[in-house]
Amino acid sequence: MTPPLALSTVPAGAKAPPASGANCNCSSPQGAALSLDAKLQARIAQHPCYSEDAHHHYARMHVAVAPACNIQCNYCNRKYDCANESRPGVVSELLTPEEAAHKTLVIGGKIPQLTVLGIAGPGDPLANPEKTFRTFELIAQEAPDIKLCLSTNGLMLPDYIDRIKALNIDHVTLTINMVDPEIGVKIYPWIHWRRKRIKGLEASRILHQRQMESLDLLREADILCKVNSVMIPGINDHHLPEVNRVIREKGAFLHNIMPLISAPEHGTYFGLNGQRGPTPKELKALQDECADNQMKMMRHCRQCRADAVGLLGEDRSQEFTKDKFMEMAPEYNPTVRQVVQAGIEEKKAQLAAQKAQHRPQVKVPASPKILVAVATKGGGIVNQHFGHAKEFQIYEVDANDVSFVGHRKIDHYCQSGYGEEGTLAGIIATLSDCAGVLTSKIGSCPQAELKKAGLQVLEDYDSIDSLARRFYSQYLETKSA
Ligand code: CLF
Ligand code: SF4
Repeated sequence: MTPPLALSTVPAGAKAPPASGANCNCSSPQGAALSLDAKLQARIAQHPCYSEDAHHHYARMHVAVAPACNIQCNYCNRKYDCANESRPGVVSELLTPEEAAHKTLVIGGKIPQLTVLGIAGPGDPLANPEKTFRTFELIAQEAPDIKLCLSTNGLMLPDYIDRIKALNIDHVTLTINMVDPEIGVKIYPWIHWRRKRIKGLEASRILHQRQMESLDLLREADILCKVNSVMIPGINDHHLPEVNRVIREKGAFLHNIMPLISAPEHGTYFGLNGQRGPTPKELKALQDECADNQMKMMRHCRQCRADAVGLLGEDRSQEFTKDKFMEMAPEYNPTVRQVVQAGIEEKKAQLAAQKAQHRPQVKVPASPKILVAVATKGGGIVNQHFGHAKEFQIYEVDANDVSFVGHRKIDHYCQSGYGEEGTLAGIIATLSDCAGVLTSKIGSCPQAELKKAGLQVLEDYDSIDSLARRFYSQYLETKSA
């Protein structure tokens, strides 16, 4: 049996890391302390979900080829669709495997930084095995430089592990919300299992057993497994540290605790019954608690649609609707893609070197921590106008490090060229625990309002690391003045 893919020191015989991957780490602030071996770094360096560093630079896309599901989660309703809604299970149009392969080649040509093709629904990919594997086969043949990624509830994974291995699928996500079937009963009303619908505790037990088996099989197959867990206050929030412990012991690579998205208009059981999602503070506290268990935590998840396209913080799916992409001839050129990606790797290496230079040689003990909100369009740079931001990336900064800890969605301030006062109040409330905002440009009015609310602003175009450090020094100076 292969040992768990846990955090480790560099094993004997490991290949040298690629230049760019030298500083690649996942998203926990503790990540700096948890070193990944060189082989693992290389495997995640271009995957925007498995590497926080990569998500600033590389894009993924999902193809919606899998409509059916074999279980019911109380937070899911796949009938709901809205082009503005970004959450799992939401999709505008279903594709055949051939349409999906065509779409991938078109987008792989137009967005050369696209490195990963995922199948994540809108149902469960392994409840639609023929469509899912046919799609992967076509893409593996026609675009072998694109990594294949699969996201599943795990119920059917043990039946398909050999096909997953044969297709060289290196990244698999399992959604695991409980390791106690009594808790599972409150999340899953039924499963479809061996041609029967099974309800209650028995359903929950079967799902749990199959998910544990899936973790074991993925570890034995040396496939990188990320576990997604939906945080549902009052139902599994206090239980997720236990989930975290179990998946860590079973060799999962990364844990992504996501907030429940719940609103009556989505028509889900939880939405209709007033079940709330966690606040950003509650989510961060739980992620921090699990990170203390020495588990790498993903904090940059955007809870994507099943047809999402682009960098994780942007969604370009509307540019590639079926009527549009079927008219486009693929201009997929592996050489051009390689050149673009080599440029990205160079840029990543520069940013990493810069970051290493700024980090103090000797760790400063007990330095105060602050949160800053960053307006960025990607690339690891503060390069977005305050008024154009639809989300802020949140970084925790102290004298030693600048660490990504999450993102906060907002209504963008600048609507049709004018600032919206009501929106600004919402932004200030969303960022109330931050010390300030880093942006490439901001108008004097919003800046004055932010200041009144206790948020300092630093306006410049620079790397996030460098500007955050500058902000930190200025902030401490003003506090001590
Ligand atoms: Fe897609 Fe998922 Fe693969 Fe990423 S998403 S199948 S691992 S390529 Fe990523 Fe989207 Fe979060 Fe999923 S941000 S919802 S974790
Ligand atoms: Fe929906 Fe996914 Fe749950 Fe199926 S497994 S019910 S698609 S959230």
